[in-house]
Amino acid sequence: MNHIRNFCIIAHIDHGKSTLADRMLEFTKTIQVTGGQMLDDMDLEKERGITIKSHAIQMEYQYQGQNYILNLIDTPGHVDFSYEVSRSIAACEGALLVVDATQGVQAQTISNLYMAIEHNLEIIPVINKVDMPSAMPEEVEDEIVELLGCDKSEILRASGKTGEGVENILNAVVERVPHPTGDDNAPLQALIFDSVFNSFRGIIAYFKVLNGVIRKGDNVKFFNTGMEYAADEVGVLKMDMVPKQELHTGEVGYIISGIKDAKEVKVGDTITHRDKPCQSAIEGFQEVKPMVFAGVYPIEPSEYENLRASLEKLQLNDASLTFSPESSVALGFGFRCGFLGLLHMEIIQERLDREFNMDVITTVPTFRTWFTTNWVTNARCTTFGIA
Ligand SMILES: Nc1nc2c(ncn2[C@@H]2O[C@H](COP(=O)(O)OP(=O)(O)OP(=O)(O)O)[C@@H](O)[C@H]2O)c(=O)[nH]1
Ligand SMILES: [Mg+2]
Repeated sequence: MNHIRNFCIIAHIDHGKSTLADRMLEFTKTIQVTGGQMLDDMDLEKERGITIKSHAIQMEYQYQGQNYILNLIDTPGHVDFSYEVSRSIAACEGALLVVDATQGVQAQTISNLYMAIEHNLEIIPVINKVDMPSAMPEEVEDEIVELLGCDKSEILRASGKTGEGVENILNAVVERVPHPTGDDNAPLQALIFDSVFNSFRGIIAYFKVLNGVIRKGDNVKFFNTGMEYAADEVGVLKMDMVPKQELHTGEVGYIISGIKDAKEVKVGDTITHRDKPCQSAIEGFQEVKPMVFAGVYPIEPSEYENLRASLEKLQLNDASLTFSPESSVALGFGFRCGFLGLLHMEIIQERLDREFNMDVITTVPTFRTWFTTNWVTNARCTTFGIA
């Protein structure tokens, strides 16, 4: 456990988190240098140049003659995906707070920082993009000192483009981020922070072990749903999934247990052993509060059940999506979906189309205003999604 560091990268949108993470993966030889964005592996992410999903990946790093395991989680910067950030933070002990040297501290820098501080993460401030001619590292340094109340000497400088400063960042992670704590001999308690549907292998849940050990073949129970499974495969997340015999306290990994029904896996649930369960579940995550609502209807009414199954699978991978059945005289049966923002809504529509081949009609969104709980409704109905 003393040689594990779990940390995430947080920042405002486009401040260079994923680029910097790619450089770290190259430096630690986790991936070969191939150019392009490695961590943003979804087509949609590549096309738009933004991160949509948090991405966990393990690196091995040698520092002062010792081998360390660094579990990194790259997070999205856009406010619509901030639920991804909040869940990633729960799996970490430290955070790199990246600030663009040309732009300085921005809204999401601050809100993501607060989330990290709330979870008692060790913050390592990093000024990125120092290679750019318009970089103002001194000014940004002052902003960070004001924000964090830290010493200037604690602020690192780096460039995701040239790779400058990447080694210093990795060293600082080892030196400053506390190792995970927990009891390897206690009953198993592992927090599910993400999941994904795989058409060949069923549902894969990503977790962090807070106490105890999980082994391949163990009989496990999901605390909140009460469902029991056999751990067919457990392992760690490198560029691909790497199977392991066991995962100990402090480690981050995945479990495949043949679950086919998306409703059985809840992000925030606790995995424990069937025969030697823990006393209580780990406190999960805050409920999401959708800000934008829209009806999503299948173009073919017969596709209604398929749409439900697709939304359930999508929800596994995007815990901030909410939906409930509704019907309309004009459009028939569909779902009222809640999103964190307009970009989120657009991305869900795209993912329904690309990943599940669902053609849908989306009604004009309604908004939850920040000031009141009233709805600003718009009764008009148009067809997004089918151009
Ligand atoms: N010149 C320069 N450009 C950089 C640097 N780091 C990132 N960029 C560029 O900045 C843009 C955004 O980089 P990303 O790594 O996608 O930013 P991000 O913070 O991951 O963005 P989100 O995940 O969407 O919030 C890309 O066009 C990068 O090529 C850097 O150090 N120097
Ligand atoms: Mg990114």
